[in-house]
Amino acid sequence: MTDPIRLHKELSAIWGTPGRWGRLSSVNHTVLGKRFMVVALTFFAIGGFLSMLIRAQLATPNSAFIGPEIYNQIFTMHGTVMMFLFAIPMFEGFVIYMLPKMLGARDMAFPRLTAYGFWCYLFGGSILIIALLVGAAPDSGWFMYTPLSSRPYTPGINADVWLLGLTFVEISAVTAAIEIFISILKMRAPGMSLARMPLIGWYMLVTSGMMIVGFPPLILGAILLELERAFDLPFFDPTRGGDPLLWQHLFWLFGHPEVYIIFLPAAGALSTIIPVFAQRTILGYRSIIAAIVAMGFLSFGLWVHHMFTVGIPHLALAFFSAASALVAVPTAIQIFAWIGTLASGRPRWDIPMLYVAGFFCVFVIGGLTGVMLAMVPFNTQAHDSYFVVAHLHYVLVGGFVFPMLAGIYHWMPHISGRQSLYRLSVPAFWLIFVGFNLTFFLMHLTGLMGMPRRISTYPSNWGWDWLNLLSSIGGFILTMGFCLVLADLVLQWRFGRRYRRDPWKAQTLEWATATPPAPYNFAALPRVDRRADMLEPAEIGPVLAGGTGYLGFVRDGEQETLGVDMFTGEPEHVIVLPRRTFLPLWTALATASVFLALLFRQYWLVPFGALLTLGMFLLWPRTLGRREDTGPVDIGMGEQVPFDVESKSNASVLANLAALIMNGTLFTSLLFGALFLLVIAPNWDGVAPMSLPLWAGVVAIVLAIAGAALSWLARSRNAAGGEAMPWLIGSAVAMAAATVLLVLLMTLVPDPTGHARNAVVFTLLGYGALHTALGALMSAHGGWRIMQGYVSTRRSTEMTLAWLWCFYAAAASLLSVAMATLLSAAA
Ligand code: HEM
Ligand SMILES: [Cu+2]
Repeated sequence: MTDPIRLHKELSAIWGTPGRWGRLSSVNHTVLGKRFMVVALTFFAIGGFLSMLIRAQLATPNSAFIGPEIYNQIFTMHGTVMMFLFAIPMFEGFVIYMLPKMLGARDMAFPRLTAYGFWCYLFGGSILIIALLVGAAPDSGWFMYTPLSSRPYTPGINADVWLLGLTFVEISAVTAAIEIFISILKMRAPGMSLARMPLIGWYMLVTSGMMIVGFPPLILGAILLELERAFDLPFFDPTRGGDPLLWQHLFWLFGHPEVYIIFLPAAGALSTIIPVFAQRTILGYRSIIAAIVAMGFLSFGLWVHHMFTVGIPHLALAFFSAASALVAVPTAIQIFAWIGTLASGRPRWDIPMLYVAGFFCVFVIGGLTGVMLAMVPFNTQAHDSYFVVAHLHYVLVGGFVFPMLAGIYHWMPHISGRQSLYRLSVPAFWLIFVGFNLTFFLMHLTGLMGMPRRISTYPSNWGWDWLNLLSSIGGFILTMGFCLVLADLVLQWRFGRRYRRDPWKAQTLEWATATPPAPYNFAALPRVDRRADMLEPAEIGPVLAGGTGYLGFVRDGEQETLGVDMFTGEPEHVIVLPRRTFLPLWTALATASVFLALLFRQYWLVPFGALLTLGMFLLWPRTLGRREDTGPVDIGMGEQVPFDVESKSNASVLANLAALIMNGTLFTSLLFGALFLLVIAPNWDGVAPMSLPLWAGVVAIVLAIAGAALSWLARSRNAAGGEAMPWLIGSAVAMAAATVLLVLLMTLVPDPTGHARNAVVFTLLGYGALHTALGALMSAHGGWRIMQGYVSTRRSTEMTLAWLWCFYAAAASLLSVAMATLLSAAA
């Protein structure tokens, strides 16, 4: 029997974060999750403050409070901040903090990536806020429609701030998405099969999967628009073969799933909180899983409902209208499951439940107006009116802010170990609930009376005056409510009553940790023998703290946790996580230099910043891996498994696979864009066919395929115990040669600024060249790791990665040259 106190001290020494400057080196998920949430809530406050300015301006007719220029910046920034700097990062922070605790692991799969994502988020968000303070904030709406956001209409850096700042922030979204996805699949307590996972795990799995395929179209759109603004490549300029509608497609291809990406985690919180307060397990576990998955898929087929009025074929209107109404079905399944759970349980009223009730009222109204808006004739009428603003806030505030507040009150005792102050939290709820409805319900009416969205003022004789004034008053009541919540959260740390373990009698694993939790979460990892929302945390907790379970000991002073089989949850390998380091911070700073150089049009600096960033990244794996084979090692409970480096489908391999899927989605969006312009865009008749030296493209493809084949040979030689090095060198050389040829082809594209066709061909070839270069780099990296002694027959991760990236590069160059050839024949 180990001594719990000694074990705690030993584990804390390994997993802990030191004070002062050392904090900046933290990679611990508990620390970073809290940081994400605090920063997100700060942005929420900023976004809320901006909405107060909007409402102050709209409170009276003919108002001269803020002029139209500033107004445009303010409402653009309000939407941008709320969607990109608050909602998504808040979800990321919550998951980063909570997920390992809920699933029974000690950290996320890639702790340094978590830290890197956090810094990118903080720096990127700060760029946007600083721009607002100096009056250079984006002002073309959070959807950035072209041509309004194109160079001729937004000549300053305002639009660049949006495109570059947000792309920088998006790094945190894509890294978090991959990390969450892989952590859920690989890092659960032994015995927790997918079918035993608490529902919130399913919500997060689907959400992160949606982010993996949902964000790339936006990132591509932002890159293309920035290329157009910075280098005059005409993707969206209709006079030169571009099409502004391409932007709308790319934006909403992301933007619609985005609202579900925001809603699903909140629904996950509800599915966790409701059973606790209903004092029974959730009704319809399996149908909810089916509903979540259905929603994930459906949401990608709806984007055109944001474009009903831009002039698209009737058949498409009918299809997207029907599909939009259809999402009500999986939503209803969840709502009925929640109501059923409450009705058949013994509901206990407490603050989180107030917000759950608030959610029901608000979200259902938002859902109903959503179905109305899905109907094309009504949409034509209400489009771009305040009715839409009302609908959107009923859905977003109902579907995210209310559940988030419920979640804050539910899980705050976990973070602080203390109880909230009733005298503040109950009135806060009522102010928020009444204030919200007063503000936004009236907007349905102003909208139906014809008040357009995004106007900075209006004349007084159109009957909107009273409604707007009341709306604004409601907004201020709402803000007072939020201020009380804030006061409650702050005061709780000082005056809140201390809580025992599992104060709500919840039945999920996160309550088996101490509250506040230790940096390693669990001194030993549990074995889960039933559905993981039917556990007894108050009993399991002390047992685990005593070191009874898996990995209830310290080995070589390393940060260890378990990797399991994706489906069955049986232990598969020991994951050794990297220790804290300043590397993520430095890498994020190097990345920031690239974005700042682009923003201030100092293009000569960009290659230096990019090389610096790349160099930093190459330092990351230096401290990872092992130089000798160890074979299976003891994990406690009489079981043995190998280390992750000796396991085939380890988290690194899966994460690279996910990254390639994400990358593939981006490339598919680019191919879609090329075809869209070829078929739909005006001004493609009569462009002269382009004569590119076809042989160079063919040779490049052959070289890339050879490179992929050689890296595959290297991998199989290594697996058979042979020498992989020569093949890897060959692969790197072939890929590098393919890169040279593709770059050469790029230089031969006639005047890329002259016509969208040329610009697209140029970009396609650039994409191919970038990836053959990456393939070369990955093969070279594999060779380097062999030289350092990190590779053996058993330890073959690097060989797999080289092969994966080379294979992708070969496919990408093949497709990009093929599409380029197709386009160059167009006339
Ligand atoms: C705190 C209370 C809030 C108030 C009083 C408020 C108020 C407003 C107002 C008045 C507008 C219209 C601006 C205009 O058309 O000129 C607006 C737009 C917007 N709001 Fe909010 N908002 C609040 C919270 C939120 C939240 C929590 C989110 C998202 C999570 C959000 C997302 C948006 C978006 C995306 C737009 C742009 C709509 C458009 O495309 O026209 N808002 N908000
Ligand atoms: Cu939508």
